[in-house]
Amino acid sequence: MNEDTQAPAGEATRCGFVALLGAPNAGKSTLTNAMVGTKVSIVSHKVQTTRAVVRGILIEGAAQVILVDTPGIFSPRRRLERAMVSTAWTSAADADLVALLIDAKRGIDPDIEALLAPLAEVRRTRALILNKIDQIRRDTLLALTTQLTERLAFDRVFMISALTGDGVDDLKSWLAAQVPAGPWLYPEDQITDAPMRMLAAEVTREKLYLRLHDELPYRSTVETESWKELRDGSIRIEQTIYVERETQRKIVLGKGGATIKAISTEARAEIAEITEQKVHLFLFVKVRENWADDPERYREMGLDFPRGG
Ligand SMILES: Nc1nc2c(ncn2[C@@H]2O[C@H](COP(=O)(O)OP(=O)(O)OP(=O)(O)O)[C@@H](O)[C@H]2O)c(=O)[nH]1
Ligand SMILES: [Mg+2]
Repeated sequence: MNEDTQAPAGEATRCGFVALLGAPNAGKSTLTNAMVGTKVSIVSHKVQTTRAVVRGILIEGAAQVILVDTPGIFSPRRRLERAMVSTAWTSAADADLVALLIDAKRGIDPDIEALLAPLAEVRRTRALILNKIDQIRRDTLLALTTQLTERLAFDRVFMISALTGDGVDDLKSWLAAQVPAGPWLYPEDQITDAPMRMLAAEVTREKLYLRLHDELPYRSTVETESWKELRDGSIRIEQTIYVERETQRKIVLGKGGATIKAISTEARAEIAEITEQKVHLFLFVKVRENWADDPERYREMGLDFPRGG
């Protein structure tokens, strides 16, 4: 162990992976960010925001907990959707612990139903986390807990609000106690394993999700093409937004370029905050009809490319 990965003196280190699973929009990324204490995973009010796993790393006492934020699980149709759902299940199989996150306000719906049976097959320490308790009455919450725990056995149940932070510290302590003994896998100050250029592309994608409506966010993807540190200490970043149609490109650009300008301004400010450097961001919108069937795009996203149409 080198000095960077040193736990507090005298304590035996622990380290492990916790997969956060749930339906789209349950709040997995919000919780990941809340536990890490910084934004490492993008969040939006829309479903299917997270596309590939994002690892958020936190230290609690002598434990290093690696939270694996996954894409929401639903019935996938398109190739990209199948890749997203498949990567979520793989993360569960690879983790030391699995936490099922439920939007308590939504309760048990077909998406949750479809999750419970395969989750029973994942033989790991299992936590149930009821999220968004800031939006729900206590009695409804208890009834929902009973319904869920009757269907599947959980080692612990937590009731939290990832948004307000209510209950998050308890969850953190418990997870820290559950991960197995072993050396830390990452330096103590590392909060994610995602490279900056990927995080920067995600930030821009989040702004697309917040600004664009209907199907458009799902028809687009963002990649960082170039990243140059300039002599004055600033960073010059070029990113491409891929869409499937010329009509979509026009919408992303907006009237007189207003939409792309707004997206760019918001993304630049946030990337500058993360990097703590001045950022020059250049966004290009390209039409690539079949990007969602192009293995290269999946590699960029960190997803396996599912074979077959
Ligand atoms: N009121 C309330 N809203 C929350 C809470 N946690 C998350 N949200 C909101 O729920 C929405 C979805 O949050 P995300 O963190 O993106 O959800 P996700 O599970 O990562 O979604 P996918 O990546 O699409 O699977 C956002 O609008 C969040 O602000 C919470 O505890 N209370
Ligand atoms: Mg997410």
